[in-house]
Amino acid sequence: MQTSRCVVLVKPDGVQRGLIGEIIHRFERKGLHMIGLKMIALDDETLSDWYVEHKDKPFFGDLKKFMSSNPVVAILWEGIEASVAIRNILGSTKGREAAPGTIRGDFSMSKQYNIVHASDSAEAGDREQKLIFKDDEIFPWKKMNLDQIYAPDEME
Ligand code: FUP
Repeated sequence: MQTSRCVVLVKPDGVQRGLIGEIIHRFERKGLHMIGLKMIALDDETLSDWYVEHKDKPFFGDLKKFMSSNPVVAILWEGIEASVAIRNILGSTKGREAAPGTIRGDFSMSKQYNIVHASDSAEAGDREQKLIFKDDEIFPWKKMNLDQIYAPDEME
């Protein structure tokens, strides 16, 4: 199976609350392959592209204001069905309803201040990767233990 890419953002509330390491740790332990990592201040133009599917929603303006309130940390992950695995670890959007054990279930009480973002498909991962990472900020290094993470027939 082909690998795909997924962008995770530690949102302004996750950064403020000191959860950057905790969040990276959860995805690393899962077996995901980190190929990009940066702190970035998202501007209004980037956020308008990022959240284009929500542009007509009443929360769009507040969401962009929140997401630009302080820098975020962006992590580019690669794996087989990366966005499926990652979004299960995120939990559902509204933190106070998210399952315990998920990042949002463990750390968030809010729908907007929900600590993390993750691309919701391989296509979204490719689109979001281009909005955040320049080509020379992506490092597709060879991970040496993939044969311990995936069965042989999954890597064909
Ligand atoms: P998710 O994919 O779980 O991050 O959630 P959505 O794509 O549905 O929403 C994108 C972001 O919009 C969420 F992270 C939080 C925000 N949001 C609100 O602020 N209010 C809402 O009513 C719904 C979503």
